[in-house]
Amino acid sequence: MVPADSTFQKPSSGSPTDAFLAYRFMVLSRVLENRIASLYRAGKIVGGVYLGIGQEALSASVGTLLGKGDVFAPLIRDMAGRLAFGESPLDALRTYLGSRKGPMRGRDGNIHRGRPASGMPAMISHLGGMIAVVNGMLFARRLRGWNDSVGATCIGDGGTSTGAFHEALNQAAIEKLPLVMVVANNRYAYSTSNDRQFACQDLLSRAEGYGIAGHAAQGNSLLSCFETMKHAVAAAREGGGPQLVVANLLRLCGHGEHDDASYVADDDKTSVLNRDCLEVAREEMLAEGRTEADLKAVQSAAREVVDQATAQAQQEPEPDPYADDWRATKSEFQAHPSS
Ligand SMILES: Cc1ncc(C[n+]2csc(CCOP(=O)(O)OP(=O)(O)O)c2C)c(N)n1
Repeated sequence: MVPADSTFQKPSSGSPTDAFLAYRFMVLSRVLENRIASLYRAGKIVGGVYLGIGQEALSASVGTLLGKGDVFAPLIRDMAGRLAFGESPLDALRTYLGSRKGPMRGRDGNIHRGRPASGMPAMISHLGGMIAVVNGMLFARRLRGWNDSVGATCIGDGGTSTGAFHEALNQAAIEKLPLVMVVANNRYAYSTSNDRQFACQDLLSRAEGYGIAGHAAQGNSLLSCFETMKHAVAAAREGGGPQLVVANLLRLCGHGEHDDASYVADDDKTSVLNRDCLEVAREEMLAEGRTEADLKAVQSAAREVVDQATAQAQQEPEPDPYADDWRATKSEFQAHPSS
């Protein structure tokens, strides 16, 4: 443990009410993802790299507002949410660098990592496929009598067109599951623009179609995302059934690091959504009374944590195909956090 780690600790009980905590995870995520992009360009990473640059305000808000006993099923652009939910930068780097000590034991590509026993199922890339998994985890919690759990999962605008999204959201609505369905509408599904993706004016109108609550957030404003998410998570926890949160934003990077995003329209590049959420969040935090020194301290703590995790992951062994047990047979029963 380095002292900088304490900058990124969440309160052990109760719900965080302070957006500055989410801001810290936004910064940590950006520093970590910039590091991962450099390692990729240096040829140190095998497989794809998909970043969440521009989506951190939304992602960090979800992860920060969830606690022990909750479920978080992240999507590819949810590094900030993963970190806020409790994943360590070391676990992320171990996966990208193929360390045997990583959560997937160096055997799976980069973004498909998770820790199911801590409420974070390993992500799959099939769009919408995780929603039914979260429903299942919420059913299991209900059957065990854990009535205080919330399950959140994220999806892109493209994913909202899949059958999996519609079937699972419908099921959650009928069963009144405490599901927080977060849609990051970054205006492109890879390169397919919104007008080729859906015909309704706003994805929020889908909430009405399913008979569930809907909330809109401005995706590049931390305060907007945090406040919206706070209401959605609280409503789900209090028995209000599924909550659909739609945030309009832009991803400020390609679909993956192999993509130059040349298809992004000029109108999008000059829109207010093209403002980096980290810059917006900086201004918001200063307006809320934080000082330049507070923000600098977060930045340098993030750099220290990421430097140390990179050095550690780089010196760890790769999996040994001759010695490794390739079966995944270990089952872990998750006890209620209060027991
Ligand atoms: C069922 C399924 N169909 C297609 C793909 C290939 N695919 C991966 S990402 C992607 C676009 C996703 O767009 P969106 O949901 O808007 O998320 P974004 O990448 O914009 O964050 C596609 C088509 C897939 N992984 N799974």
